[in-house]
Amino acid sequence: MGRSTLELRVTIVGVVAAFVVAVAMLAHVGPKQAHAAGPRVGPGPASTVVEQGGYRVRVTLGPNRASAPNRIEVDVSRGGAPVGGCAVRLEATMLAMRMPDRGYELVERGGRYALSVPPWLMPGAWELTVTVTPPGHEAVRVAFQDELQL
Ligand SMILES: [Cu+2]
Repeated sequence: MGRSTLELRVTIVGVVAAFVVAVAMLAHVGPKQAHAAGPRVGPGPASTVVEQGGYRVRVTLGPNRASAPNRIEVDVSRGGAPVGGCAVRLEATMLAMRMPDRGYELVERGGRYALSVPPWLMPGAWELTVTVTPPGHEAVRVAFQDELQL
C-alpha cells in the first residue's frame, strides 16, 4: 500500500470518527419539556382569554409566523374596565430544540399592552408564555403551545 493510500485511509477514518461523535452529540440535544399548559395554536393568528383572580386577560398573536415580525397584544380588564400599570412580559421558548429563551417586556398604551418582536426564524414547536402582573396583585399567566411555520 503506497504512502498516499495510507494517508487517505487515515483521513477517512478521522472523518468517520468525527461524524460519529457529531451524531452522538446531536442525539443528546433532545426536545425541551413543556412547562405550562395552554391551547395549541398556529400556524397563523391566534387568540385566547384567561380569567383569574377577577382579571380578564386576552392575548392576541399575529401573523404568528416564524419568518415575519410577530405582534402580540394583551388586554387586561377587571369588571369590564381596562387595567393600566401592569407589568406584562412575554417569554418565547422553542420546545423542539435547546436554544436560549427570549424574553420581552410589552409596552402599555391606553390600557393595552403590545409589542412587535423580530422574526424568530425557526419553524417548529414553541411555547409562548405571557405573564401579567397587575399592580399589587398576583400574576396571571397565559400560555400557548404554538406551532410556527415559515
Ligand atoms: Cu430553534
